Amino acid sequence: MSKLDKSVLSTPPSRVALPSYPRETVTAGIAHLSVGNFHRAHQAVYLDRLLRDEDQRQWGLVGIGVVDNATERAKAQAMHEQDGLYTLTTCPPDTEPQVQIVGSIIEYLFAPDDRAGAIARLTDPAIKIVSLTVTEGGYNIDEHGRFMLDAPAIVDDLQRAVPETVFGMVTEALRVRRDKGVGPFTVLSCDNLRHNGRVARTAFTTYANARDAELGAWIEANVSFPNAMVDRITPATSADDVLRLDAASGFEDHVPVFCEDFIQWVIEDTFCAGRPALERVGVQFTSDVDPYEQVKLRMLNASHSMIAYPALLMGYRIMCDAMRSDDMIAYIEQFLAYDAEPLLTAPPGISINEYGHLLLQRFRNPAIQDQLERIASDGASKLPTFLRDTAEGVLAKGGDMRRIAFEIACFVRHLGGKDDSGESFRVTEPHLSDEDRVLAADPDPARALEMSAFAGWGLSDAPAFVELFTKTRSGVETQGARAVLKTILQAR
Ligand code: CS2
Repeated sequence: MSKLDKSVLSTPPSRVALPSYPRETVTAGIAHLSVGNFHRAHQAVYLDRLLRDEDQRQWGLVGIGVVDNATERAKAQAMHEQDGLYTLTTCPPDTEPQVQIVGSIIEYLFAPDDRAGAIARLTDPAIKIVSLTVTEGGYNIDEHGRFMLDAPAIVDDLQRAVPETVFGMVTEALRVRRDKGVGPFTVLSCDNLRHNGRVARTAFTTYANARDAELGAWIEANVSFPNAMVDRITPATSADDVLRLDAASGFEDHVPVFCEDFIQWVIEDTFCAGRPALERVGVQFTSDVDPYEQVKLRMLNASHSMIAYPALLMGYRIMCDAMRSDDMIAYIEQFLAYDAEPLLTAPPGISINEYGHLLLQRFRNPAIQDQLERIASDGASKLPTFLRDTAEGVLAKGGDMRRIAFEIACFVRHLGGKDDSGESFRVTEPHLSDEDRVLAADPDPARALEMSAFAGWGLSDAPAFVELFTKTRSGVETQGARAVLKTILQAR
């Protein structure tokens, strides 16, 4: 097995594709905060393609790890040792996987080791964009869309001379840039949120205003926060996956990534300090991302969540295995056709119906062993983002709420971490409060509808829904998800 570092770039062509540009001529124009697998399978890949163009080589990436834990520390170490290189294995459903080495991350910093250094890196005039993937729940926004200044992590951060949250790091860097006359950078959210740019603007400007009102006003006036829709299914990489991927690539990569072959990025074209010509490599720029976001979040992400909780309870752990169940397919087809799609407006050039068909194919892709535990994680943040609009819309038109009731009942039951046969699975709910857990465990099944994830959906004020949910939840608890799903599939 070959060691993976920049020495491989001068080796003869093999079946693993190498970056086809002189990497040493690439300079950094974008800093990315919180470098997860998704970023390395998506934005970094678009940029890797673009760097082939000589006039775009100022758009290399600086990756910045921000979360302080052992996994992130190990990733930083590996990215450092590998000179920022990693293998990406792209897996089409029916042809051989393709392996490439991605070269667009030319520098990697680990902020917990040097907070001031990471902030200073963002003040480099050559950095024109700070992008981020901090997860749906990472924006610290409440159910009314307000940034929570009273969250303990924010209260602490506002008092630090050298801030540690992403909000603090970006605010502090923008302060230095303003004072030195360097000018702003664009803040580009790449998370699965509706109006992710608008949410980022609220989060960053509220934080900045609390730190320094004048700076807050400068940021509001000068920094742009484009909305963007991002898409590529990218599983987590387990220790077994590392062995499997490395054996196939022939490289000793400590942080390989694998993903589906589908990729999409639609961005609002509002960059305050210039941008790469990403339209050359398939990124779509538009003045209105909203219809694209709505379709993606309310169809793909919502279906993912609709599948993940019942499927875990039914004993599945992997997405494509759950998609072998005819009942699961019928359920998700019904969700799309009867609940999600009728409430959506097609974005230009997209047929909602075809988009739905393609989704099912993507979910079925046997080469993507996507973990249901990954998809289920942080449901407290994801369900309001992915499902609330559909639930409200179906409720408002007096539609069939059985699938929504089933989904919420399965989500609540999944918090117990055991499936219907008593087998355990991992539950990751970092944004669920103690109060939420008490409501989920209340002897009255309907109290779960008062959990903060469902606040404002109007569910507990609708007596017919409360009755349906009570019945569905009791069914899920006593007969199991599989049996209740069967009854849902039958005509009313
Ligand atoms: C998934 C997403 O975690 C989730 O909830 O639905 O990570 C999904 O795989 C991506 O958004 C696909 O673009």
